Amino acid sequence: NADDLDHATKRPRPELVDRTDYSRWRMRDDHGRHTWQYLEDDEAAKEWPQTYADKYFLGQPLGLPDLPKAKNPLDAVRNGLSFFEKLQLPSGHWGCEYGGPMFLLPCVVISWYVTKTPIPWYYATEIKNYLFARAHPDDGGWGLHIEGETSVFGTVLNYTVLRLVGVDADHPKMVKARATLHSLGGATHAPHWAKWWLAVLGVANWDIVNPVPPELWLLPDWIPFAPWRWWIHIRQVFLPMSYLWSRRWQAEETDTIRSLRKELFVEDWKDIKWAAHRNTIHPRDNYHPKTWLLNLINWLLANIWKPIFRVKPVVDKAEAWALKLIEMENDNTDCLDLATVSGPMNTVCLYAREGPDTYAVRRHKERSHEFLWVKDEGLLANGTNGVQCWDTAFAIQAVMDAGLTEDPRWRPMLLKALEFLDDQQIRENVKDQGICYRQQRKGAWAFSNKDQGYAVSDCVSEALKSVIILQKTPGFPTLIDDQRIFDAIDTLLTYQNPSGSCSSYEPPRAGPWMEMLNAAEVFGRIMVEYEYPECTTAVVTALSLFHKHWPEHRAAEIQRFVDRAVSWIKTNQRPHGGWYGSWGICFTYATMFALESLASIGETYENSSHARRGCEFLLSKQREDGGWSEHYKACETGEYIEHPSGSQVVMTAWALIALMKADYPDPEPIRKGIKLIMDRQQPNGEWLQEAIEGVFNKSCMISYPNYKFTFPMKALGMFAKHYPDDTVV
Ligand code: LAN
Repeated sequence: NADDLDHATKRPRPELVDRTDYSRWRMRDDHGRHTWQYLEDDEAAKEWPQTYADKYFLGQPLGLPDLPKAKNPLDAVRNGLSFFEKLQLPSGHWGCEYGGPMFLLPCVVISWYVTKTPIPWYYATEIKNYLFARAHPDDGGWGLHIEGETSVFGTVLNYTVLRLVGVDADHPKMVKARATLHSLGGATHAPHWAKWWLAVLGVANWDIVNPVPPELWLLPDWIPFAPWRWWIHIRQVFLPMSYLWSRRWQAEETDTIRSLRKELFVEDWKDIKWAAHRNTIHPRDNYHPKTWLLNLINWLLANIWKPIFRVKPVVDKAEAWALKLIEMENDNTDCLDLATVSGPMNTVCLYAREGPDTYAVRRHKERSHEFLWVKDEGLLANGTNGVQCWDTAFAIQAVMDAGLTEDPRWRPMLLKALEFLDDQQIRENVKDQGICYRQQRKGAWAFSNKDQGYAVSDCVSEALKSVIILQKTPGFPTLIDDQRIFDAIDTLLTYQNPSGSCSSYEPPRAGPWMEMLNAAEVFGRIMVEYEYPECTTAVVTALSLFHKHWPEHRAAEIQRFVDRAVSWIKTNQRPHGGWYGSWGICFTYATMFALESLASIGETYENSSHARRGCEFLLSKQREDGGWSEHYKACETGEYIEHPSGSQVVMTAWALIALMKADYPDPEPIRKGIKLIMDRQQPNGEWLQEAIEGVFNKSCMISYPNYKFTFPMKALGMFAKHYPDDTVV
């Protein structure tokens, strides 16, 4: 029987069950590496009971008692902490689902399928459940992200995933999704990345994929558009894409693949004019249409260069160098890779070159599990291998802002968090830093963990602040000595851009004009690093805090860095008074950071026109009930847009923090917002999930579930410090 389900699932078809037994899932935290285990064996399940964190992630009842009702904001922080404390994982950090984007699970599942990796029945089952739960209720399709409208990108890829994990094509939900896909034009109307995956899978012909020449990697470094200058995520995706495009590599044909050729297209597969559809795309997916320049380049590459001038020795050299770069990434991340797109793509490249049995392929497959998460709706893929260092830093700061770091009640929790950050500091630069185009990272922290090991300016900063705060609190040990703190500072100081601002992983290596070459269609602001008020503020506040405690170390440079950074923040303010956010939604998020930057040099509502305009902008958006509620569309359009479902706790906390940082003199609006946050707190101390909080590349939203704890607690704590006598209730 040529039915590929055997190799995909190692189980006959009917074993794709309704639902797994949720009492059998456990999250294993191995020094900040997350993997979900399904304990089929009763004995094993008994020996390893579910923790509160497991149950919480899985949406199971925790059975926690009601806490005494908060009589003031500080009580509310304490109640919040006593809940949040239960979610701390054994290694000392806070983890969570990090979903939102709907193109990540397809990367993982297609990479498993084409590398003939067995997909256990409990994974397959929960992948099916997640995708069914997230199908758009009206049309049965999927969008770019969980809150987005149905697109070809989301629908073609997630439909494919469902088929690969064993769902029947005639399942009613599949029939509905397929009808929607066809009404949008079918797979020929998909954006570049989807066409690339379908070509790898052998469902589409490679001619439908716009050129991704690995030869670009051979360009000398001085060339203004050489790939080493691109934003790290796009160049790490371009790398494996270019290798497989060059080889026109395709998976072994299976029944499901043959069937998908019929299901995904409106046209008869044999008659499709592949090359003619390279630029076909549904308007809904075409968020960032390709420029005339890129279209011209693509045409020349496809019609002149490839057939006439593309020569074997150069192709070989380019492919070899691309693989070498992938190997360096293997070494630097122990085969984890930067994130959930490049990781699965690299896995396929290594498999295509070396077959199934090399160490690198096996290790990639093992590590792919670290991108997965199980929740009440099923199994999904996270945007990175977690949010470990980032959320842990904010948790510590929330306690600090409430003035509770010295309270012995929270010491064990905080000590564990400090131990985690100690363990996760990156101690060395990567090998061959210059050759693989990496940024200095010694002394840094990554967003997730040190295995991933990519320093980000604000992740280093938030972690460093948290370490300094705790280590300077009586009763906490000095786990990270001065030299290691200096290492972090030395690395941070490499992050300033000529304008004074900071970017994310690296200072920009080319200008925004590079967006002219953005081929991804579904994302904006992806080709290079930009300047971010969020990252800039984090670095400013970290350097300032450091300078307070070590006034001698590189003092003049720090002073100059901070001055220039805050001046840049001022120039980045929009005429309406707000700042545009790139990593959280949207003006509310970035305005919080910008006002914090201003406050760090003593500029507040009373003495700074920038701070005043920032406050007035936020106040003009406060709702009747005291809350704020910006909608994700603001990230796409660049205009503040209200969320139709009303005030959001996280958004409200951001706005309140901003106003308090700026020392806004009238407590009334702040009080109203604080009351809203307190009213939304549940009797057990938690807050419930509301609308999605984060964003990247303008168009794709991503969840930050721990923000509903850390930011409300920070806002409440700051209020309690600012207005110690105001009980609010
Ligand atoms: C992240 C997550 C964290 C985020 C902050 C630290 C919050 C930000 O201040 C700086 C940028 C950073 C590190 C960031 C960059 C882009 C990421 C890695 C993500 C949003 C998580 C997922 C996303 C990544 C690009 C997803 C894969 C998609 C591609 C387009 C390659």
